[in-house]
Parts: sequence; structure tokens; C-alpha cells
Amino acid sequence: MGRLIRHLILITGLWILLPAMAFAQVIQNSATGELNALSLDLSQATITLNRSVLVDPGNSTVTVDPPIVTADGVAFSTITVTLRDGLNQPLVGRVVSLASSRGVLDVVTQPLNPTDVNGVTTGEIRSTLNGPALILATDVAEGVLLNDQPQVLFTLGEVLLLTKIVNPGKATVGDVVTYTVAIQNTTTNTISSVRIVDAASPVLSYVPGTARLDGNAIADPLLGPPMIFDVGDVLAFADTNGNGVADPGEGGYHVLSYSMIVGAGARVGTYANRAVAVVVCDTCEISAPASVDLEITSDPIFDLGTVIGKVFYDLDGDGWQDRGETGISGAMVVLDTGTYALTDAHGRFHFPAIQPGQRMVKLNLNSIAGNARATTSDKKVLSVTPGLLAKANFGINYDFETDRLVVKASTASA
Ligand SMILES: [Ca+2]
Ligand SMILES: [Ca+2]
Repeated sequence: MGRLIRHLILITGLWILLPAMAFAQVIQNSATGELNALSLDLSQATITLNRSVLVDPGNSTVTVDPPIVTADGVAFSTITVTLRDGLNQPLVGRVVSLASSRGVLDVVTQPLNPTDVNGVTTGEIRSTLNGPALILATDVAEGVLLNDQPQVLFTLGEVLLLTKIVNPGKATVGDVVTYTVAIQNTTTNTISSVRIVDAASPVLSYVPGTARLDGNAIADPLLGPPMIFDVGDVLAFADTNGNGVADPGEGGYHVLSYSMIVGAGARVGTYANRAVAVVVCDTCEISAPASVDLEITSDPIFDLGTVIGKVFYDLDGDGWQDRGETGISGAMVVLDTGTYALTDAHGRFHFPAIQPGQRMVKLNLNSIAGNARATTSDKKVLSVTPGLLAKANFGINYDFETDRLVVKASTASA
């Protein structure tokens, strides 16, 4: 007679047979051993202690990969459920049921197996319906809904092609520029209720009343940020000229345009402006993002500063140009930007159109005849302010002793 192995649980002195899948609700003793008709053979029995194995809906996790799926009824997201107890230990051999927050509108494939040794089991979700679905996972035996409810976003895929330009491509503060977004349907389906989400730089402001679709005025966008333009239905692609793309005048081609003004907060630099087409939800993207750069340049009168100064013969060496102390012509003064200026007949120099900020001006002593030395520092750091003058004067004196030596030496060698 073959041996029958059973899981036995001792409750109030009685041995009761339970299916192998049973789980414990409380701490208890259990024994696995040989059962014969008369008594348990304790010499063959193994005794194990099981602790409580209640699902902890907070410690358990539910993840989806990928989180964004094309709503074609074929592409799917894998749902991974990890069941854990209150001590964060995996729960093994448990049946998990999956559902979508949108119910039967989505196709959910239930896990094929109970949770494995790591407490993990997986299922799938696919759909033909655009929009977000939340994943609901339940431990069947206990009827516990897990806290994690990750979102799977079903989209149409990248069915539209956006191309964005800005005109002009360079601007200064106060200028108005016009953005144009070409929208091309790559499918022969009409795409309903399309919106263009435009993440513009905060230094740019939409000019009210300038939104146009195919040349016709449309409602101003939601200003956000980001701005959201409602462009309605994008018609099916109808390739009249047979070149494979939607061209102006063909079905499936639309143009959105709008103007923006460069705000006072704009600094010199490049500002990218990103647009993407969405349906159903603001993140349900149905195009690749289209981006264009706007270059903000300086206004030479208002945005830039000027550095002026003098190089002079500082007879008394006090660092100031006093009466009778003349300017030195032809001296080279170098700016930290790499540009340089030569002093005029009066020892004056100036650097126009200088970027504001801390700038260093340096006198090149080698550019002055004789053994010149500076009575001031030969370097000056200036705070250059937009639209204003910053000044740096350099005093020069000569070391006559050295000069004489140099003159003697050169005479001797001549
Ligand atoms: Ca065409
Ligand atoms: Ca002086």
C-alpha cells in the first residue's frame, strides 16, 4: 500500500486534512508526515512552524511595462504583481486577479500561474481604446485589492507628423515672432479632437487673437503652461499628387500658427519650443515632439554696456590723472572676451557693445615704449551694466634707472 502524504494541521487535538493550497490565517503548528489508518507515525513526521501569511496591500507592488501602449488591440503592457506580507516577505502560490479601471473595454490576460517563489506573477493588458487605464490587482483568496494601481496609457501611436518653424529665428526683447506647426496625418483615418500641446519658454508670451488654423482664426489656447490649442479633427490622408506625404491642399494637411512676444525676462541665448499632438488626455501623445529654436540676441543700445578708459603718464605716481599728466597713445588694452583696443592720441580707449557682467580689462605694458610700469593695477575688474558706461583708467610711470641701463646696453652693443 502506497504512502499517502498529506498536510496536517493540529487544531484542538484533531488531525484534519487540508488541500496543499490552503494558507494560514494565524500562527499555528503544522505537520507533514505519514498517515495510516491508525495513527500518525511521528518518527517519520516533519514539523514546521508557519507564521501569519496575510497579504499586505501596501508592501505588495504592481508595475506595468511599457506604460504607454499603442491602442491597436495587439500591442500590450506586461503587468507584474509581487505579493508580500506585512514583513515584506514574498507570498508564494497565490492566485492574483487583474482588472482594468475601464472594465471590459480593455482586454486583460489573467496570470497563467500563481505567484512564484519570489511572490511574482504576471499578466497583460491590451486595448483598442485610447486613454489611460488603471490596473487593479486583487489577491483572490483574501479578496484584498492592492494599493498600487499603475496607469497604462493607450494611444493611437505616432499617427501625426508635426513640423515646427519660427519666423524670424532671431529676436530681441519686445519682438513678436510667429510659430508655425505643420500637421500631417500619416494614416487614412480621420483623427478626431486633436490638440497641440506647446511647451514654450516662460520668457515668451502668447499674443491673444493670433491663433490660426489653415489661415482661419481659432480660439486662443489654454495658456497653461503648456499652451494647448484645440485643432479639432485632422482629416484622413488623401495623397492627390501621389508623393507619399500630405501636402498643403491635400487631405490630412493642416497648419497651425500663432504669435508670441519675447518678454523682458529673456536673456541672450537659445530657447527651444516643443510641440506635440495629443488626443483624449494631455499626455496621450500621437506624434513625435517637434521642436524649434529661437535665438534671443542682445539689443545693442539697451542690453549691452560700454567700457571706456584712459592710459596716462602718472608723473607723481598717485594713480590719478592730474593736471599736466598726459595720455599715452598706442597702448594696448585687452578685454577678457579676447578683443583689444589701442589708445588714441589722448590715451583714450573704448569697447562698445559689451556683454553685461563682471569683465576684466588688462593693460598690456609691453605695448608701451620704454620700461613702463603701472602706478595703478594693470588689471581691473569692472561691473558692466546694460546701457551704461564702465570706466577703467591706467596710470603709467617709467623706471628711469632701468631705462638708462637698457639704453647703455643697446648703445654698447651697437
Ligand atoms: Ca501628397
Ligand atoms: Ca597723478
